[in-house]
Amino acid sequence: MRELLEKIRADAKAQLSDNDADIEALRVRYLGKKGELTAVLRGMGKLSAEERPLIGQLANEVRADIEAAIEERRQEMQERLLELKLKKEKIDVTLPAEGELGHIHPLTMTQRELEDIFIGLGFSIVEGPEVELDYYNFQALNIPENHPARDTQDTFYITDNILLRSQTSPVQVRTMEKQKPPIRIISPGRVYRSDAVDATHSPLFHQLEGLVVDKGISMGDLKGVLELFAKQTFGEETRIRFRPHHFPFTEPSAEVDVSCFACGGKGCRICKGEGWIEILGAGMVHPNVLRNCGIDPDVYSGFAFGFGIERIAMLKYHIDDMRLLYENDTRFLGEF
Ligand code: 2NL
Repeated sequence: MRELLEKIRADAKAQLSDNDADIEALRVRYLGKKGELTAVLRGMGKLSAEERPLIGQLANEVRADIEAAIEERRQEMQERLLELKLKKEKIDVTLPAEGELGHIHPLTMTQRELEDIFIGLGFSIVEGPEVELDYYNFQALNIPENHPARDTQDTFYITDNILLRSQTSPVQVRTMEKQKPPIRIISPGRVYRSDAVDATHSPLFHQLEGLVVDKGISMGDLKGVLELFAKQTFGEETRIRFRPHHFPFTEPSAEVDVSCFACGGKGCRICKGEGWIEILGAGMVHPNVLRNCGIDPDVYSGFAFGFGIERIAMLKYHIDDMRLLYENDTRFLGEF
């Protein structure tokens, strides 16, 4: 019987193959309920009382040995399989992409260039919700109840007092509420107005507003900042011009033009013969707005300005139809 057990041990180990099904068949053949080892154990009744425990111990050893060999082989195979899979599925992420390469969208490029200019002037970038309370979009900004901008024809209302922001000024209001002067921030982002789509209008566009509040801030500071911005955006020779205007949230208010970067001010097709191109609105923050935000207008003053990012992108890149910026036509985007 001893020889028989040793033969089972040797045979089973010799027959171990590299095939899952064969390994399972081998396990059943030797270790299964009707297997060869089980058959030997059944025959132990014929043994003498001295021999029985010795053979029993050997049979258990042989079983454990075969089980261990099977387990080891299965594990080896699993490791080999994983290795193969890893080799086959290896990708080199540093290889260049196949086909057409993508790049940053011209509108995003423009926004980032503008952000960089203001970061260079010491401004921080702040963001805020696009779904806003009427309070932050209008009331806090000194925009009266009957102002046309508040009309449902012009602004997307969600409820009576919740709307899609029509400017990024609410971000500045929220900052003034939270933060003591000095404040030097810009708020770029999406804004919404109920306009029909044409070459110069879209119900969703992008605005960049700026705000500075501190002791002793004057119109001179506003002119200086806007002049640096204009020169960096449109070229060193660029001059700016202020025209009186009215905004409810600034006093005094102005519309600001830049000298035409195409003709230098002589008048051409780009500036429609004017020599000047209207680019932004600006002014000194209205004392009511400062007060609404918990800032004492007798101690602090500030300036603010705002412009459309699309308009700057269109001027910079000679884009004559705003819709091109939203349609993701690769014939257009591929030009950049
Ligand atoms: C425009 C140009 C402007 C502002 C935005 C502003 C923000 C605060 C206080 C005062 Cl928190 N002003 N922003 C100022 C002037 C112009 O945007 O054409 N808007 C209709």
